[in-house]
Amino acid sequence: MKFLDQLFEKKARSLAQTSGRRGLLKGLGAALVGASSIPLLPVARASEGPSMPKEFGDEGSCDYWRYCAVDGFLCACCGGSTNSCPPGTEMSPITWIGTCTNPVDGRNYVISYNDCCGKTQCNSCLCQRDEGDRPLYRSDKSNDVNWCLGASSSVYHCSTAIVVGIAFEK
Ligand code: ABN
Repeated sequence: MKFLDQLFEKKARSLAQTSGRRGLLKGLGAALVGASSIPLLPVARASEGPSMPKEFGDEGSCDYWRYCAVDGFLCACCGGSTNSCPPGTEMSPITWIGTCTNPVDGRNYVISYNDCCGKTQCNSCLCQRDEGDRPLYRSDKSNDVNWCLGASSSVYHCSTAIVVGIAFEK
């Protein structure tokens, strides 16, 4: 009988140690000590977005650095901005991409010239700089395309010039 008592006592103690409060605290302590020994890893903060370049110039002038490959009316003169469409228009989901040098830092940036659609053409600040443009028969390399054909209205109003990232150095 003494043997059975001892066996049950041992089992009960081991059960209390692994599944009781003490066991839980022991596990928690081990996890905390373990976690503190893991080095801090870099975290990608998607909400912060790509870092924006320092810029200088007049968004309403065709000479502005972002417009190096544009062909169209500047939305900055039509009630919008380089990054946004004028009220009542919709941004085209497909676009022409150029690479322009920012004179402030001398770096090359990828610029997306999304058209704004849904109102008749703005007719202000026509800007045609065409850097990297190829004839229309090379449709993949031509900026002379109405990107509103991919929007819900195909009526072209103006063009934006959005910085989407830093280009690879040549
Ligand atoms: N992407 C500007 C544009 C719009 C309509 C026609 C030609 C070019």
